[in-house]
Amino acid sequence: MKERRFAFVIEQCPDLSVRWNTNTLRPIAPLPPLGVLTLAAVLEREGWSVAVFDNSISKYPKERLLAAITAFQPGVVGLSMTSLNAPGSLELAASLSETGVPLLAGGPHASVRPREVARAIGITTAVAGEADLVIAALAEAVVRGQPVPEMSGIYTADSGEGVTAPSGELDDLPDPARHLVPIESYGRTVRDVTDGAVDSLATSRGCPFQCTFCSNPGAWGSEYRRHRTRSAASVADEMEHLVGRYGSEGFFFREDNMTVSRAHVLALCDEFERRGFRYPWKCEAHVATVDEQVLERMVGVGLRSVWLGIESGSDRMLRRMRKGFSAGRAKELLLFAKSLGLHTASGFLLGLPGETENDIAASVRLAEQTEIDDVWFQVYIGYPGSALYEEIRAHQLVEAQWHTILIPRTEIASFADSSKREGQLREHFRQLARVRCA
Ligand code: B12
Ligand code: SF4
Repeated sequence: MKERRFAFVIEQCPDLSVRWNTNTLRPIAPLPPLGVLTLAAVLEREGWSVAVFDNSISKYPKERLLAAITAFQPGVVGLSMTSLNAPGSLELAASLSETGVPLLAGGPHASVRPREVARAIGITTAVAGEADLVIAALAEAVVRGQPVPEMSGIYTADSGEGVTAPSGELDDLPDPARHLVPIESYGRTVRDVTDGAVDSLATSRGCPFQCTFCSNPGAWGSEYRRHRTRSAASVADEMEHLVGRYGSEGFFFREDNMTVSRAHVLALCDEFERRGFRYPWKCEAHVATVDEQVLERMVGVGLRSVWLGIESGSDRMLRRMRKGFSAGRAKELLLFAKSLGLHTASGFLLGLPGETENDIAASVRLAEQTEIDDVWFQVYIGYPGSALYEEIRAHQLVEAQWHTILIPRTEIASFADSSKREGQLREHFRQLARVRCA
C-alpha cells in the first residue's frame, strides 16, 4: 500500500481571465481555495498527511511544480480543475502519470465534464460536484489499490452515472485547513473593509438563479439550486477562530449567493450582535434578494462594503442573462447603499452575444450615475456548463480557445498575443472607464 499522503494541486490560470478594476487597473487577487481546503481538512480528520500546492500563488514553472509535488512523496494526487486551468492541469497529469501515483480530479471543470476528464492521460478518477462526502472513501480505496467505491459523482474512464456527488450538511464539515497554505500570500488587503488583514469565508453554498452565463447550474447539478446555509453560530465560530489564529481584523464573505435567504442573513446579523462583534465586513449580494431594510440591518452590524453583481445597465441584456432584476432596481439599490455610507462595488460583463454598443453605453452610464466606487468590467468568456456556452457554440458565434472555453471573436486578437494582451486590455478598459480613470 502507498503512503496515506495526499497532495492537492491547483494549477495557475492563464492570465486571459483578467478582469480589471477601473479605479486601480489591478487584476483580481487570489483568495485561499476554501473548497480544496475543506477537502484537506476532511482527510486530515481521517489521519492523512495533506499538502496543498496552489500554483496560482507559487507560480512555479511545470518542472519546478512537479519537483515540489514529488518531493512530498504523495500516495495520491488530486487536481482541482476550473475551465481556465484545465489545459495546464491535464498537461501536469500526463507528466505525473510517469511517476505511477494515482491521480484524482475534481472542481468546477471536472464537474461539467467528468467523463472526459476521467479519460485524460494519467487521471484515474474524476469527481463531479462537491467531494466532501466522498473524498475519504475514494482516497482510501485508491491508495490501497482497490476499486473505486460505487458512490454518486465518482467517474472512471468507463463507469459513473450522470449525477453529482451528494451534498452534506454544511455545519458537519470541518473548517477549511488554512494552515496548509501561506495565508499571507493571498489577497488579505481589502481596504474598503479595513487597513488590517481581511480573511474570506463562506456561509452558504448553492443558488436558485440560473443566469445564462454562469457555469454553476451545469456544474453542480440539481442540488445546486437548493441554497444550503450554515448556522449563524458555526459562521461566527469560524470568524472567532480566524481572529485568534490569523489575527483577522475584517471579513469578506465569498460564495455563490449569500443573500438568497433573508432569514439566513438576519440570523447572521443577530448572531454578530449577540456576540458583540465589531468586525467590519464585506459581502456580495444579489440585487433581487436584498432590500433596503436588510441592507440597513447589515450595516448596523459591521457591513462596510457591498458587491452587487449587476452585469449590465441594459434591461434587454439583463433579460437575456436571466438576472431576475431591472437596471432601474439595481440603480435604486446602489444609490441607497451609498446613502448608507457603504463602499459599493460591481461587475459588468462585456461582449455577450447580441450586445450592442448602446447596451455597453448603458452599462457605463449606470456606473457613472450611481458613482460606484469599484467598477469591474470583464470581457465575457463562455464557460462550459452555462446555458449561453451551448447556445453560442451551436450558432458558431465565437471561436474556441483550446477545448475548454469560448472567447468572443472580437477579443481573439487581443488574447492571442500574450505580450500585447495586458496593454491592450488596459487600454480597452481605460477607454470604457472614462468614468473613473484620469
Ligand atoms: C470564491 C470564488 C472565487 C475566489 C476564490 C477562488 C478560490 N480560490 O476558491 C476568487 C475571487 C479568487 C475567484 C476568482 C476567479 N473565479 Co471564481 N469563484 C468563486 C466561487 C464564487 C466560490 C468558490 C467556492 O468556494 N466554491 C465552493 C466550494 C465548495 O467549491 P469548490 O471550491 O469548487 O470545491 C468543491 C468541488 O469543486 C470539489 N473539488 C474541488 N477541487 C477538487 C479536487 C479534487 C481532487 C476533488 C476530488 C474534488 C475537488 O470538492 C470541493 C468541496 O466540495 C465559485 C462559484 C462556485 N460555486 O464554485 C466561482 C468560480 C469557481 N469562479 C469562476 C471563475 C470564472 C473565476 C475567475 C476566472 C473570474 C475572473 N474572470 O477573474 C477567477 C479565476 C481565479 C483562479 N485563479 O482560478 C468560475 C469557474 C468556471 C469554470 N467552469 O471553470 C466559478 C465556478 C463561478 C462561475 N460560475 O462562473 N473565484
Ligand atoms: S451568476 Fe450568481 S446569481 Fe447567477 S446563477 Fe450564478 S451564482 Fe447564481
